[in-house]
Amino acid sequence: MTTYKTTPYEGQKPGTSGLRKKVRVFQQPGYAENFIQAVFDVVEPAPGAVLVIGGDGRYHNRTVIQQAIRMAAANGYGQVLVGQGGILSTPAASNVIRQYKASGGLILSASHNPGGPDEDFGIKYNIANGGPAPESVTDAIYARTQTIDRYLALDTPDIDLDTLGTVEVGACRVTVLDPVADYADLMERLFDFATIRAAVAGGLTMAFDAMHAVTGPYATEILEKRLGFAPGTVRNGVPLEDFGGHHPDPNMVHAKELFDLMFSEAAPDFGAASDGDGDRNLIVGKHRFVTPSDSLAMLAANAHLAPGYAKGLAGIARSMPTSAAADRVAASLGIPAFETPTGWKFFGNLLDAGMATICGEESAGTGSDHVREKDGLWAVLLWLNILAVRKISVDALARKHWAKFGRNYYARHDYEALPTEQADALMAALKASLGALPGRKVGPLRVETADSFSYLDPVDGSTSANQGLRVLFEGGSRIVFRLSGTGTQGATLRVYLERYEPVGGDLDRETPEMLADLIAAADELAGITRHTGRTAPDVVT
Ligand code: VG1
Ligand code: CO
Repeated sequence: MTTYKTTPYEGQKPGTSGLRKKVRVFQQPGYAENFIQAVFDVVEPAPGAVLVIGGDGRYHNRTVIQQAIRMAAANGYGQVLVGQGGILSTPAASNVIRQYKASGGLILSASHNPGGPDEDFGIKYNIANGGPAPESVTDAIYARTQTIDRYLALDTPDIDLDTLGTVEVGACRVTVLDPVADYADLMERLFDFATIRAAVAGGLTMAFDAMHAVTGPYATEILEKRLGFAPGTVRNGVPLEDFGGHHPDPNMVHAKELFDLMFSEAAPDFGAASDGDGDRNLIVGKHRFVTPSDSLAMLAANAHLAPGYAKGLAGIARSMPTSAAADRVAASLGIPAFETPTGWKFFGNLLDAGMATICGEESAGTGSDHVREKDGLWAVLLWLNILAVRKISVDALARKHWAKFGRNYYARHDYEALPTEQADALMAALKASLGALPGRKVGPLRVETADSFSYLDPVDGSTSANQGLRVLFEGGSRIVFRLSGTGTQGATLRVYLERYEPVGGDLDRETPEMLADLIAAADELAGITRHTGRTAPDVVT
């Protein structure tokens, strides 16, 4: 074992979902090693502990995995489980941690951010429950990166990541496992594959865009092999280190091809896509886009139709900026609804405590207590299970849902790569103005309340403050402002817009038209153009 001297790098602070930086930043000598050693120093693995390592296959994945294996062996881990080819989708990694009772895992991903030598990379640590480390752990890791002065690694050659089996690295057993099999089996236990297969045999068609990211092999195995969808159902199914030069972000902008298909005459019944690391989902029916917030609500309302959820849900949790559509479902089911800060790490306690069964975020993340990460293919399969049982189209299901619960028109406007000082100044000024907002008229809207969201975790009593600025209007409309915690360039301002139309109201209108007053109010309240010079968002989802 060799002890390598090192000095701290600034800024190794995990964001919403781990440490994300440009590849070139990660390529600095000792950069990844410092962070990984800081993780090991904080979690202090028991001798012989099991560590899971996997990533989304992006550029630099294999280099960091080989080094992480040498470091894990030097730090006393007894076994490392690594996906073949270095591949594990984020939900599959969560499952492997749980299934093999690992003490934790390193997930190498920058999710939906582009990949390649000039693009992004990331490292995230997940704890023994399979979920992202909570803030107490990520804060301790960050603190450790600021004092680190050495890292430990064995002086061993790279292992063969492409061949299944177990090799010894020092005293550590390193097992290369099939990244797909355990996950696909789990899906088969949760969902009624026979009923979905029958629907496929009866003519149900779909298109799944894997965006050249990690879900390709998973989707091919599950959708084409196990469920019988036609070959070619999975598009862009081969993971590439640069995702084919695209952003593996499943939204209307980056999954435009799928969108265009689903709104064309040639549309199949069902369309879906996932992101770089496989934890997000895009759901688009024939000529019907389903917002992620609506998808969460619709899945929750129908989950009992899948065998894994037949006994009903304990509760539903959503992140604060996610629309309140799911809350109405919870109310009608007579179960609790939870509102957490952005980021899956905040759902872990609720899931572990059995207080919530299904969770979701407006950013196309949905999942349940089957793992401790959001899970793109899980959401796709739950949709398919529901459609196969109810024998209706996505559009019909959405219309019936809105007729029963009302409709939360919703959009998110992102202003990307802003100078950090501008974004900070905007948020500071808005925050300072919140106290004076109640009662103020903004166009036709009147502010009811305004605050900075703070979360009190009902399980461990911890508090997370400053989780986004909320302006709530009379009648249930709402604007939320927050800065992204996953970007690698400047700051990204996210503006979340929501308007509720009750049962019997305008349920069949276009979203931009329904949100026009809120869009104007957002600029008036926050001075977006004044602070940033921007007159329109870069991305609308
Ligand atoms: C974004 C999303 C958030 C999600 C996070 C990680 O965070 O808004 O809902 O949990 O990404 O998802 P932010 O701080 O940029 O708004 V993933 O698929 O990037 O792991
Ligand atoms: Co992701």
